[in-house]
Amino acid sequence: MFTDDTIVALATPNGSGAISVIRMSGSNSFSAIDKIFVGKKRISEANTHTIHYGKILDGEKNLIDDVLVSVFRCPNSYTGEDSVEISTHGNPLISKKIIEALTDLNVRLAEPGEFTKRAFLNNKLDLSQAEAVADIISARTDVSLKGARNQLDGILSTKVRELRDMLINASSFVELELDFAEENVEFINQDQLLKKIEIIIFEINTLLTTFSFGKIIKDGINVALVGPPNVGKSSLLNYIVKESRAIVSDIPGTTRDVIREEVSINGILFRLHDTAGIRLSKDELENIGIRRSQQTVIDADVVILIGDVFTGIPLELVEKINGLNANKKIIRVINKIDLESNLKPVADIYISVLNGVGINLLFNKLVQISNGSNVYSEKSAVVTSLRHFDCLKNAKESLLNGILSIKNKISGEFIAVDLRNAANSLSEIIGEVTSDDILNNIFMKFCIGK
Ligand SMILES: Nc1nc2c(ncn2[C@@H]2O[C@H](COP(=O)(O)OP(=O)(O)OP(=O)(O)O)[C@@H](O)[C@H]2O)c(=O)[nH]1
Ligand SMILES: [Mg+2]
Repeated sequence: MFTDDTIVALATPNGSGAISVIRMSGSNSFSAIDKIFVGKKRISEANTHTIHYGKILDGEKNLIDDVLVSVFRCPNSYTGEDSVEISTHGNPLISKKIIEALTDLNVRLAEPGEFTKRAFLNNKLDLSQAEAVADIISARTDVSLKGARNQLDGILSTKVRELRDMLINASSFVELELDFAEENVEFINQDQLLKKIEIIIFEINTLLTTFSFGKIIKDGINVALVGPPNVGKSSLLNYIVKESRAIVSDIPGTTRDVIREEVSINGILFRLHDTAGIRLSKDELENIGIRRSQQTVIDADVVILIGDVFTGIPLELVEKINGLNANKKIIRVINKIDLESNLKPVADIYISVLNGVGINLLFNKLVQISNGSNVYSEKSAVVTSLRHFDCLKNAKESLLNGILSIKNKISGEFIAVDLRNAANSLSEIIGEVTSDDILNNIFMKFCIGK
């Protein structure tokens, strides 16, 4: 699985900036950089964690740039291998030339995530921590950053390892008993064994329930703004994102395309989708818009169903949304409460976008509905990845099988297999049991240079 070649990639975004950083890792890193770097000292003779000023020359000895080279010696580097980081002036032409000069010297371009993959293969990180590195880079709100940080700090790994060790301990008793089957000795009685397994299932269940919030931490929440025409859906979107993003007019049927904007409320990412007002229309374009509104509702986690003080919240819309997906969370909102009307519509929240009344209540409701008001403890393990969730589910299933086998007095061999399977599913989370496919799938999603 492990390759010993030396890899190089641009580690900063490809564009102009104050500096760019090129990263190289592998056993030839120092000899390669020494062939193009001229400084006071050869890098192969430099101490680890030191920085060296000098010039980088191309094959014809022309100056490419003056640079700083940081030296990290095996095993004290991100990857665990000899590595260097070259800081250059932040011009993509410069980094391209330096990378070309290095790839002429038996160094190859890194694949996406290959530095982190090497860190994993060299036991610098376990698999769930390596996955957290990608999450840290892509986190766009405080809460998602904290969630990823929590995982990188190994809080989930520690919990999973603890459960896996409990399981291995339980299964070793069962296996021991099998070894001594002839002598008919009992190393653990069935009640004790059942109790141990039940405790582990309880803990796994606790982890599984964190996923609904964990998914939100990581991916945010899709919110659809839906309602009759002209009630102020686009006005609300504009108000929330504090800019004139969607066209607002007093002509019903203004919005046609779905308009997406992101906003962070209490550190949680909400992806708002403004949609075409839903009504029977003879206008073909508007009808396309209405069909798109329906698709948006299908994809949404939360629907803000808006009416105004004249339309109320039409019952047929509520039914339509429930028909599209029964599990939707719906917040019923009445807008334009600054205007007089004889109708007294029933809703969860009453607002006036015009003068900003009630919007905070709507925010509170959004946060509450998305479980974000849960006190999020940075010290507790939260499952944010579908892969981890599936592994935990598989582990639980194997344990339930195990319990069934015990209760039905089925031979210990089968119980041992169930317990082993459960332990393997847990080990998959931290990468102690993995296949190349799983690894490729995970690291493929990283950026090059990470
Ligand atoms: N008085 C009052 N008028 C509002 C309020 N919110 C929006 N409006 C007005 O209502 C009209 C319709 O607003 P839009 O935001 O375009 O409504 P919409 O629901 O997006 O309409 P469609 O895209 O046509 O479905 C505009 O003239 C807004 O200025 C409010 O709170 N009070
Ligand atoms: Mg609109």
